[in-house]
Amino acid sequence: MRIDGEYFVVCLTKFLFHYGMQVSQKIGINPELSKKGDHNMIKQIKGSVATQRIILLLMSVVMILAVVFPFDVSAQYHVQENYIDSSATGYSLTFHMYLNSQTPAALNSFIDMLNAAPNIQVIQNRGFAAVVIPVTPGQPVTHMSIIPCIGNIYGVTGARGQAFWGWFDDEALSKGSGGANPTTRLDPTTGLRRPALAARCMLVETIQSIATAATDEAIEAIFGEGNKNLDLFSVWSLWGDVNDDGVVNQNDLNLLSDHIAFGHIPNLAPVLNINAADVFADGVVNQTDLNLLADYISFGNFWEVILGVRPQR
Ligand SMILES: [Ca+2]
Ligand SMILES: [Ca+2]
Repeated sequence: MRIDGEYFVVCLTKFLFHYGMQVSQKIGINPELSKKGDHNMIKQIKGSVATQRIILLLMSVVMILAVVFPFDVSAQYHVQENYIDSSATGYSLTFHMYLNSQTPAALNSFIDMLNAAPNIQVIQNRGFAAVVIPVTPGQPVTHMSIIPCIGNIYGVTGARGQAFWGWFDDEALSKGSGGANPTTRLDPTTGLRRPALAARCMLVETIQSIATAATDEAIEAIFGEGNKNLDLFSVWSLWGDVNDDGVVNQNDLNLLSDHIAFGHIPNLAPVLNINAADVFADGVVNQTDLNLLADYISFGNFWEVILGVRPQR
C-alpha cells in the first residue's frame, strides 16, 4: 500500500474546505439564522470557522512540506506489511541425513523413526534422505520433536558407531578449515564436506533465530537473500576421531590428552571435535574417555575395544 504525503494532505484539505463551506453557509446564506438574531450561535459558529481557517493554514504548510519532502507510509512499515501479507509464509527447514552409501544400519533406524512420525515424510533431496519441515519466521518452530532424536550411533560388538556431531548448513560445511581463507574440508573416505573442528551444532540457534525473526533482515540472515529454505545436514564422526581425519590413532589420543590437561585454559585449549571425544558415552569428556581411547589404540588389534557404547540407564 502506498500513501504519499501529498495525496493525504490533498484529501484532508478537500474535507476541511467542504466542511468550512457548510459552516459559512450557515452564517451568511441561511437567512433564518440571521433573522433570529441568535448572536450566541453566530458567535459560536464564527469561532468554529476561525478554527477551521487556522487548521487550513497549518495544513497548507504541511502540504507544502509534503510536496518538498514526500514520504511513503508503506516504506516505513515495509516489514509489517510483508509480515501480515504472504511473504513470511512458505519457509522451510530441510533436514538431510548426510551419510553416503556407507550408511550404518543404525541410521536406517532414524529414517524408519521419521517415516513413522505423523506429518513427516522422508524424501530424497540432493542425494540424501531428508525431511522438510515448514516454519514461519517469528513463530515457534513446530513438528520438531522428532529431529533431536537423531543423534549418536552407538558402537556395538562387531560394528563401530559414530558420534553425532550436529546439524550444519551449507555455509558451515563450506568453511570446514575455518580461518580467513576457508576451503571446503572433505571426508577422505566419503568425499562429504566436513565442518570446522571447532564447529558446534546449529540446530538450537537456528530454531531460536526463526522464532524471534521480526525483520526482513533477520529472515534473510537465516535463509539467505531470496531463499525460503535452509538446508541442514546431520554430521557424524568416528568415536575417538577428535581431529576428524577419518582415522583413530595416537594423534587423537595426544589431542584428547591436551584437551583434558589444558582445555580450561583459554590460550592453551586445543581445538577438537568434542562430541567424538566422549568415547565413554556419558555426556562428559574426562580422564575416563582418555583411558578408554588409550586402550582402544594400544590393544584394539588384540581384542575388541568398543568406543561409544550406549550408556546404561
Ligand atoms: Ca583422527
Ligand atoms: Ca565420557
